[in-house]
Order: sequence, then structure tokens, then C-alpha cells
Amino acid sequence: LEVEQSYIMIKPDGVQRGLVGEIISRFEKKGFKLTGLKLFQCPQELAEEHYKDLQSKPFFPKLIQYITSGPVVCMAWEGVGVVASARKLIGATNPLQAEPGTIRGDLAVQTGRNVIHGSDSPENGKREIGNLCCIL
Ligand code: YYY
Ligand code: MG
Repeated sequence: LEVEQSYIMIKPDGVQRGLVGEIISRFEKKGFKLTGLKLFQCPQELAEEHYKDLQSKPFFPKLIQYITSGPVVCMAWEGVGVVASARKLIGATNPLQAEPGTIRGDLAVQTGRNVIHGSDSPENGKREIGNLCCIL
């Protein structure tokens, strides 16, 4: 395993529900290193770029509406194997299928309000941090 970076984003519902501290705490306790963070209102074009692989899906317009509906917390987290480990900490896309103990399993109910994004590969981690985090 190599040192990687994952783009982790707390979605608007997570910010509005006051879950920022709880979510950051889980990554800190796991032992990853926070290397970038900002509160950001994502414009439509960047949201569409971020989720471009999903643009043909029926839920795409609602997804873009949701992500742009309020401020998000953009973060870069660094560490050995952080991309796959963050996906485990986050849990399944559908919060009702996410295991208890995961962020979505503990803190969310609906797929369309699943509180957090995590990169699905080290390559996408780099791309997403470059597109949206704009810090590194
Ligand atoms: O990586 P992850 O967030 O777990 O799921 P993706 O398949 O990449 O989908 C991105 C995002 O799209 C998901 O977090 C919620 C939304 N979504 C949806 O609203 N309805 C679906 N059936 C699938 C995904
Ligand atoms: Mg994804």
C-alpha cells in the first residue's frame, strides 16, 4: 500500500445537520492526516464535473441540485491506503444497507441524503482534490 490522498466532502445535509465535527473526528481517530479543508458553495458546473461519470443516470439532476443546495466541507485526507479505508469508514451508498459503525450506517437514511462523498480510486482522489479542494 502507498501513501494516497482521498477527496472527502461533507454534503449540504451533513453541514446543515451539524455533523461536521463528528465526521472529521472519525477520520482523525482512524489516524489519517488532514491536508486541506474549506467550506465551499459548489457551483453547478463544478458539481457536474465532479459527478460527470453519472451524468446519464436518472438521478443526476437531483444529485446536482442537492450538492449545490448549500455549503459543503471539502477535505483532503492523506495516508497509506486512505482511499479504500475511507470508503469503509463511509459505508454503502444506500445508508439503509450501510453497516452500523459506518458514517452512513450511523448518520443517514436516504441515498439522496447520504451526508458524505469519498473518492473511489487514488486517481480520482487527485482529480477531485484538484477540481474542488483547490488548496494543494
Ligand atoms: O460513491 P458513492 O457516493 O457511494 O456512490 P456513487 O455510485 O458514486 O453515486 C454518487 C452519489 O449519487 C451517491 O452518493 C448518492 C447519489 N445516488 C443517488 O442519488 N441514487 C442512486 N441510485 C445512486 C446514487
Ligand atoms: Mg462515487
